[in-house]
This record gives sequence, structure tokens and C-alpha cells, in this order.
Amino acid sequence: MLVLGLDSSTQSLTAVVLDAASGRVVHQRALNFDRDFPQYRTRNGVLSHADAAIVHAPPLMWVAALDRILDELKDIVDLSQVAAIAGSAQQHGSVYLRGSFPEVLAGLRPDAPLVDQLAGVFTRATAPIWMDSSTAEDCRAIDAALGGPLETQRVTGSAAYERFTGPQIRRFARSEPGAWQATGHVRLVSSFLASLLAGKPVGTDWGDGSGMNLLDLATKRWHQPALDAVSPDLARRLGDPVEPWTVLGTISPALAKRYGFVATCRIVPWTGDNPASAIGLGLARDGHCALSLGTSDVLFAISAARPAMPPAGHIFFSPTGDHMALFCFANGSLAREAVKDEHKLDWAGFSEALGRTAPGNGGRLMLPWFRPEIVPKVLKAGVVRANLKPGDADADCRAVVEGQFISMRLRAKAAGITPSALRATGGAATNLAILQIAADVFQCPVRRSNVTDTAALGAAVRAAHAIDRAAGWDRLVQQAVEPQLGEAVMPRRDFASIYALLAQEYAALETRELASRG
Ligand code: XUL
Repeated sequence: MLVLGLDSSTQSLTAVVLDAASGRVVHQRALNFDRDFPQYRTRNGVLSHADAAIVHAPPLMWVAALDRILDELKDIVDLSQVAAIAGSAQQHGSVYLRGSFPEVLAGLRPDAPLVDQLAGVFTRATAPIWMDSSTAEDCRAIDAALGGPLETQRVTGSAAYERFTGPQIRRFARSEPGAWQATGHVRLVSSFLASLLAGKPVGTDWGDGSGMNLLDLATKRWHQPALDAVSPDLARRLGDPVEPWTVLGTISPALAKRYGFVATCRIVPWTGDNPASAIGLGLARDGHCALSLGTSDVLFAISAARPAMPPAGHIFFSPTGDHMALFCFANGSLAREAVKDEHKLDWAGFSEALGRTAPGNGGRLMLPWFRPEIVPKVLKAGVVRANLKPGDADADCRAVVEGQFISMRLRAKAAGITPSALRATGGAATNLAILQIAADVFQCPVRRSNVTDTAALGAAVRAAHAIDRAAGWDRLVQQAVEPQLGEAVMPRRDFASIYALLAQEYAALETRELASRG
């Protein structure tokens, strides 16, 4: 028996097929949006806009990618053996659909491309995604309606954040009231794609739902005052929140026929890429922590009890139902790449530069705000350099990476998180020089996963869990995840005091800079 996990991230769609009994990865493949779907004109998976704060992507591109990857898979894997499908997607992005969405899904035909059948169903051709920071006004309004940012955070797990879905929906509703009136359904990227597979609109799981500023963490239901602060009559457009491990139903008959799935193939709710990655990295227990070094850099930790978070942090739910403390940094790979490109290096050259420079970088520091930053909140991009000479490529490479990890360490400390070990995923986790800096800054061992997309692996493990809950997370993780972990990169204790000092200097520089920006 097989299970399928899919991950629709910012830049690509990945599929992982697992043998459910042994946990062995049978097949893995990925499509890159820019390369494989040039007709949608994205760059790094997003559409450019004259206003840098506005970042959208075309939902039809995600549909085209889902159609293509299933079509390719059917020629390689016997899809009739797939007992369940789960998935994950970039968090926070929202898709706006006509009232006819259920009929369109129910009426899908097996013989025509999905994009042709769905083209008319959107009330908004593009979907705002997590990189969008255009909703400052909406955040203020939501926080004010709920009694201030701390109260919004207490109820929903996060203060109102620009990229979160509640503020994004609010902006759309007030700036395009006609299109909003025509909108019968709003879904996250995750619940939109799950709806296609299920052949009916499905609800949003708690894990991804907690990235909306709309879910009451205590009741796991929508928080009516938050809905009211966004738009009247929002609840019916969202559908009910769903348990992450529930089975939503069986696959759409049209898709079963199109790709050769059996009619009984179960559809499990999709979640966010970070909650799915938590499982794909084996974070099934209280206290487990990980770094995801992708388009965004993310630090997350699993906590059975609700963690006390500083204002910049978020509390989501992991697929096990535990809490998941999370900090998301917009300047992840993008910032590393900007430094690499500025000095005309390739990744090998970048790593050599890290090797040539000493931990602590002689006190040279960078606040790597190449684009608006989420943590700390920086709405206008602008890199800050201290003691760095222009053109010093080696020092710049170390400064960007050290700055990123020091910033993470500061937030972790503020949340009472002191990792005793870290797991790492994302493109940059393949770079041992970068992982060594993470180990030195956090002063703990770091193990990376050898799987390119741990969210897709986590999704496949979730599919296996949904069909055999008795197996329990520990056994599934042991079988499917542990064999994929690489050797630990060990911290060098000699550098503990250097990084303690540098962290203080970084914090002081950041405080000064934020104060000067007002
Ligand atoms: C998390 C966040 C990003 C996206 C990236 O809050 O915004 O990590 O999930 O896909």
C-alpha cells in the first residue's frame, strides 16, 4: 500500500510517494514553477509588482502544476495502490472563489486539463501570498478591534501580521468590494488544493488555520470578533476548521479516473509547509526544534503546553495537535543569494568565503534586510552594515549568515527556547559551512535531512498516519524520517563566548536601527 504527500511551496511543487508499511520513499519528484510553467511569468514563484509590498502568485499555476505532477506520476508509480493523499502548501496565501466553486468541483471531467475547467472560478486572478506586506492598515484595524496586538496574539496565537490571511482578506474586501461580493469561498493555498483533490470545498486544518489571525487557539474554532473585524459574513466563506488527522472523504471521481487512483483513495487535510515539515523532520515530541532554510528562514519548536511567545512570534499547531512556536524571517535564501550575487560568487565560492573567515567575523555585523523583514518588523527594506568595508566579499558572506542565525537565537531566547539539538531542512541546509555556523551560534548539534522537501515527506507521513492512527507518530517517524537524517554537525565550544558577545552587539545595533527608523 502506498501513500502520497504533496507540497506546494513558494517556488515548486513536490511529490513524495511512500510505502506505508515500511516507510520507504518509493519515488520523489518536483516541478519548478518558473522553469516548468513559464506562461505564468513568475520569478521565484511570484509575480512582480510596481509596489514591492504587493506579492501575489497565480492560483491557476498551482492547479496546472498539480495536474502535471499527477499526470507524470501515473506513468511511474501505480497510483491505484495509493490509499491516501495528504499535502502542504506555503502558509497564509489565500484563494478567492465564486459561489459556484462546489458545482465546478463536482462537475469536473476526467478528460480535460484542470486549468481549463477552473479558469472561470476565481474572483481574483492572483492570490496574495506570505511575502505580501501591504496590509499594515488592516493589521492595525484588527488589533484595535480585538483589544490590541497582545490580545490578538493571546486569542489567535499571533498579533495581526501583514502576511496573515485575515488582514489580507480585509484588504481585498475593502479595496475591491464588488469582487468580494462575488466571492463565495475563500481558501488557503492548502485547503484550496485539498478541495480540488476531494472534489468539494474542504475546511482548513488547525495548523494552517492558525496562520490567519482568525482561529481561537483555545477552542480551535473561528473567533467571531476576529471574523467581524475582517468582513461581515466571513464564516460561511471559510468553511469550518478541521482536525489535521481527519479523513475529508475520497478522491474526486474525475481525478481518480484521470490519473488512475482507486475510488476509495482517501483525502487528508493539507496543512502549512512548516507544520508538515515538523513531521518530515521527525519533530513529534515536546521540545523538538528545527530550522527551515528556504525562501524564508523559519525557526520552530514543538511544545505540548502552550508556549509563552514574545510579540514577534507565532503559535501554530503541528499535525500531532501539539503547539508549534514559530518565527519566520523573510530574508532567508533571498538575502544569502543577494550577497552571493553582489560579489559575483557561486555557492562554492560563497562556502569558501565562509571557510576563510573566522567565527565572530572580527565584530563585523549585518542586519540582512534585503526585503521587508517580518522579524523584527521592518516594512521598508534596507541592509545595515557595521564595520563592513564595501567590496569585502568574504566578510559580507559570513556577516549575512551569522546575522541570520544570531537574529534567530535572540528570538528563541526571548521565547524561552534553548535548543539542545536542531534539525535542518531547506536548500541552504545542504551547505555544511552554513550548518556549522548554525551549530556554533546555537551551540548545539545540527542534523540535516537528506530529503529535498521535508514538507512533502511530512505530508506523506501524515497520509500514512490518517489511514492507520494506531501506528502512532513515533513509529511512523522512526521508519520514514530517521533514516533520512544526515550526521550531526557539532558545535565548537570555543566559540560560545564570541557568539554570546556578538548576539549582544547585534541586539544593540538592531535596537538603534529600529529606533532611528521610528
Ligand atoms: C511562515 C511563513 C513562510 C511560508 C513559506 O509563517 O510565512 O514560512 O510558510 O512557505
